[in-house]
Amino acid sequence: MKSRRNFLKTAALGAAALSLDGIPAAAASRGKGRKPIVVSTWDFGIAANRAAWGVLGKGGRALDAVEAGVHVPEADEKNVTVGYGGYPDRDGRVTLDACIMDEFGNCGSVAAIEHIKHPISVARKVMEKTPHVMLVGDGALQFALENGFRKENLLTPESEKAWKEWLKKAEYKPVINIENQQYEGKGTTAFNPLRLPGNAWNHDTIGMVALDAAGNLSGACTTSGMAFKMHGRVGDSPIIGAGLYVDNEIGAATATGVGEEVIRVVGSFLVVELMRQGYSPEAACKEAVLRIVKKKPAKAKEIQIGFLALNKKGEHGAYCLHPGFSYACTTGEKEEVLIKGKYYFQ
Ligand code: SD4
Repeated sequence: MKSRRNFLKTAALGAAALSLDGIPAAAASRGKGRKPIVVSTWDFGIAANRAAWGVLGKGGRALDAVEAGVHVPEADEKNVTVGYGGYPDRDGRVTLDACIMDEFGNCGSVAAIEHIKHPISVARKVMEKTPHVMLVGDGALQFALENGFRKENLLTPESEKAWKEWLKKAEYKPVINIENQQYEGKGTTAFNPLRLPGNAWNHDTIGMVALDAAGNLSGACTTSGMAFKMHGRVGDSPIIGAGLYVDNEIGAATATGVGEEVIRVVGSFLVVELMRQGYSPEAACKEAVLRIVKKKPAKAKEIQIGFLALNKKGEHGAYCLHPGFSYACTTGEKEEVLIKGKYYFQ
């Protein structure tokens, strides 16, 4: 365990030292034309990728890999941002969003679903067993229960405590982005980009895209959404084209950060379409970030958004608004690296 940690640490340091166009040389060379490969958002993507590799490494299908991969943070109660243990909404209810997409353009999604630990698997069932793409709220829960999912309490004592803490200061009224607490709480009023909504202190999503040995792409995205959101709020993560998009001819992309701004530019679809036009994964992600900055320059200064993309050749890249976003890339059992996303605001 310790040596694995050291390896990661070294890999991350190496990434900083060998950075080539934002992509560490080692990761870039592995990424070029390399398959299978799996990439996913944030540091907790490393553990998720390992589970995905359990499928990809045996020649399995990317769809099965991404589902297995994102199960890890969904079930991890210490991860207060995805699935079980995720921070609740303003009413203290844990509501989850997830979607999945395969190499054939099939997709499934659930939004604002409660009481189900693995919303990604409900999304997959929606894709495979219904004529629909998306089920929400009670309907999604009803469908899950009918399909054998167990009803559980997802609010852990820790996340309930955090919510009650938040309630002490928060007025209960629909102020957009009241979750923007980045200047409070830690004894400082200094600007800290890590505390921007959607950044490391308040990131809520794992987006994972993979290319399997057969050369097929799939993706999954799952989240508890922005902490202390309004009840019923749905972000980008379960919206096909916004939080996730896969086109097996071209590539796949996923997004993290403040979903409202990602939805506005249909971010993941935009990234894939840019790759279709010949942009590299990183350049496509950058262009999508620039689109957000152009549309809402003032807003862009106050929030975090990151895009992550993988193309059909196994090349990968990311770009975000502010420092603090990283993604995990895995191309073998011990070949895993955390890569810092390049960012727009210096
Ligand atoms: C949402 N995009 O619900 C998600 C949250 C997230 O980093 O990714 N935060 O808007």
